[in-house]
Amino acid sequence: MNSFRLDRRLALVTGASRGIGCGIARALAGAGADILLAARPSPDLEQAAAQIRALGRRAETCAVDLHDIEGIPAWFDEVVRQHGRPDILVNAAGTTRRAPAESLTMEDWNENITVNLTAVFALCQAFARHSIAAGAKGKIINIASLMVAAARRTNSAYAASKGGLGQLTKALAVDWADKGILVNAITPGYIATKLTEPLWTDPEFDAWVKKRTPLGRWGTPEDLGAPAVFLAAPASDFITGQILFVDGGWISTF
Ligand code: GCO
Repeated sequence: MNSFRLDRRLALVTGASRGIGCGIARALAGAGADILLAARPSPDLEQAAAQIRALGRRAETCAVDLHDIEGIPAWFDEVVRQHGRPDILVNAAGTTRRAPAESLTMEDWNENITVNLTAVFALCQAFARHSIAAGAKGKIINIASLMVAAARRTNSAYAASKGGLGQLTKALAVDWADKGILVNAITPGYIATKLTEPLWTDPEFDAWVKKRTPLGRWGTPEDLGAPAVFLAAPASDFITGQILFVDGGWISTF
């Protein structure tokens, strides 16, 4: 079972202050990893770090603004200088702007593309540059969405960003395979988080998700933890460029 352990590994997790990112950070820590929690400064971020420390692992909070694309390389350099070079990068930070395509503002379009796609590329690039310079292997896990494969009304920008993220995952996997950097994506189904709160608090939408999901329930951030540990651990050392649907069976049925 050592192939599922992450002892002596350092993981940088974006969006780690709550939701999916926090659930994955806790799971990686439970498998032995130390965690760099990257998000905007907030009480939630400090609380998430305290939860990791309570598991007996090192936890460092790294304030970041994923809108500042130009600033990401220097930010990453400083994180490495202060805390060490991560072996694992989890891009769990994400945002959404729901609106009919005809009324979506370009500001909202750009927000989705910037945070969900461009910032992820910049973070992956910074991670790879450090790993390559150190001659070290690495694992990248991108958190995508069912919308790598289908779209729901009022989600044009989000679907475009997550569709791009699915292809970016494959492109980086093939670019960096010979460098020992493995890149995969997890596509969550409908997970009960702050981002989906307007949906799971809507009785009609809640009933639809439970009916449409073969396993008959919303997922939780904890449901994504072990799959992330798998993709971060030696157990997945021959897996790269893959998109793992953790969706309760959603994508496999009409
Ligand atoms: C929506 C939801 C979805 C989920 C998730 C599903 O508006 O339908 O926000 O986008 O967040 O992406 O995989």
